[in-house]
Amino acid sequence: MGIPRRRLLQLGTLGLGTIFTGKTFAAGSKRVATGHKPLVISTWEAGINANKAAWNVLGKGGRALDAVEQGVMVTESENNCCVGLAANPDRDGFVTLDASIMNEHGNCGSVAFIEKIKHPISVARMVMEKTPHVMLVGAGAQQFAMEQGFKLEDGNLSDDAKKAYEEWLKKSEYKPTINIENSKGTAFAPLRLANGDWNHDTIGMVAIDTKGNLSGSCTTSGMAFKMRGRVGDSPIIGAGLFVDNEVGAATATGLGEEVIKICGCHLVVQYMAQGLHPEEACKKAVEKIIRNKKGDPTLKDTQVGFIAINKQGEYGGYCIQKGFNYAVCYSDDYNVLIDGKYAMQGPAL
Ligand code: SD4
Repeated sequence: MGIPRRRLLQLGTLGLGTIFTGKTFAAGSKRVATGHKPLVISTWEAGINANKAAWNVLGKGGRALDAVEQGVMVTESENNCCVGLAANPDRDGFVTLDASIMNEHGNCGSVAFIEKIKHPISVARMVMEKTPHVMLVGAGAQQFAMEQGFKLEDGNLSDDAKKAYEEWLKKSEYKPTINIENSKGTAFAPLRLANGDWNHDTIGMVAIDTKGNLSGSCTTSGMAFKMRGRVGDSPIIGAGLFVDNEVGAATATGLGEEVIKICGCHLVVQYMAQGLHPEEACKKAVEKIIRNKKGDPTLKDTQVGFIAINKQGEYGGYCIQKGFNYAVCYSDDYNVLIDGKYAMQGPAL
């Protein structure tokens, strides 16, 4: 690439994608791929630790599928994070988890609305590998997990989640981040936290291995204080995750309802199939959501971020509003958090 590593780190917050995109979309010339293999990228700060575990597999020549499972398992186990059993509960006080995984053969598995299971991503992989199905939900997913030897955890809330839930219960406030048809109805707890950060509860990861095979994973507790039974985009193949081994892979975070409505990750991969760089492909999907919500006052409180890699090992991410970041790792000493480029400045905080 010709850019010293230190300079790359500095450029992280300025939007590294601009540089890659600028280079690969040289006017009038054929796009020159500037990718890395192997490579793993994942959403939010928790992606740094998750990438380390994924790199442990990829760096030794391992399979992308193993990397994306083992990577996000780290986040599912982290107690200080918003993914897995330590995450915030639904509005009735239960933690319910969603996860999906997809491999280089176009096979996929997912679980949704599963409770008391520590590693939903591994259950999703078993759905893919050991059942003739793609998706199991709720009590059936839990039963399958136990049959496969997963331990049923106690279901107690983590200390942080208990505190957050008790605080939330005081007002039980449902902010209308989604406009419900014909009313200013109510949907979820605010996506934006009091300090201006986005509330995020998901890790999505996509990787390419030394053989050039792609895989992806996504695991989440969904939205904090969601309606009981609500399922977002993360376990929906094509929405929160999609892999086409001939083209690329994408995953999403943010308000899952908006991602589902546009089959977000499938759309991103289709844009890459048309020749767009991963960052451009993510940008186009973000713009589609913005067009869908044109004139909707809840847009300013809506966040969605996509990340993607292509078959050449190029990567990119894009989000609706400032504040989304993702972790990129492609060597033993390159695992860096990058601020996602965004479409809207958003309201003053
Ligand atoms: C969902 N997309 O359930 C997930 C939530 C999320 O960061 O990404 N939070 O809608």
